[in-house]
Amino acid sequence: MASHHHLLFLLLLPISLILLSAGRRAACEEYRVGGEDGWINGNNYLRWSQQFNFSVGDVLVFSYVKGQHNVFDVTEAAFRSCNAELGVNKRYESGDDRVELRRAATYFFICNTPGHCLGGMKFSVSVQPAASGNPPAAEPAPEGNGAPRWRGLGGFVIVMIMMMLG
Ligand SMILES: *[C@@H]1O[C@H](CO)[C@@H](O)[C@H](O)[C@H]1NC(C)=O
Ligand SMILES: [Cu+2]
Repeated sequence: MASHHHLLFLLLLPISLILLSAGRRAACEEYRVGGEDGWINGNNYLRWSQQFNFSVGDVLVFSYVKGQHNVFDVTEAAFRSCNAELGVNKRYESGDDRVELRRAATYFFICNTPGHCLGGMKFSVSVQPAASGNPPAAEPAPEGNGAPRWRGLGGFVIVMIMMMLG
């Protein structure tokens, strides 16, 4: 029995250490759009987006009830008029959409549920080239906005190991 535990420990320890360090080193930030509220009708997403500086590799997470909203990555013309017919680059509608900002460009997002874009479910982000050399100026995310999930997983594995050994 004891030898089984030791074998498991030797297998799982490196894995958990890798997961832990991956969480710490995460260069790219994850932003939950709208903070705790998520992607809902009536929020001011212009104000939300202006709190941050986004750079290539960052990820926007749109969290909402599937079917009530969606996320359209649109052209500037479509954004300004809240009319998706003027140009859609990409559609997301899972309710938990992870949008990686891959290019140093301006992205335009709207909700295409009727009335929602005009009601404020729209914002644009100007994505800067990935920072090289100069570290990010500040932790951009308030509580819950940018926590890497891997770190929690690494901690979980370690707790599991300790329970098995104890
Ligand atoms: C964003 O970048 C500008 C210009 O470099 C800087 O003045 C501002 O403080 C930054 N904002 C945040 C939230 O980091
Ligand atoms: Cu909506």
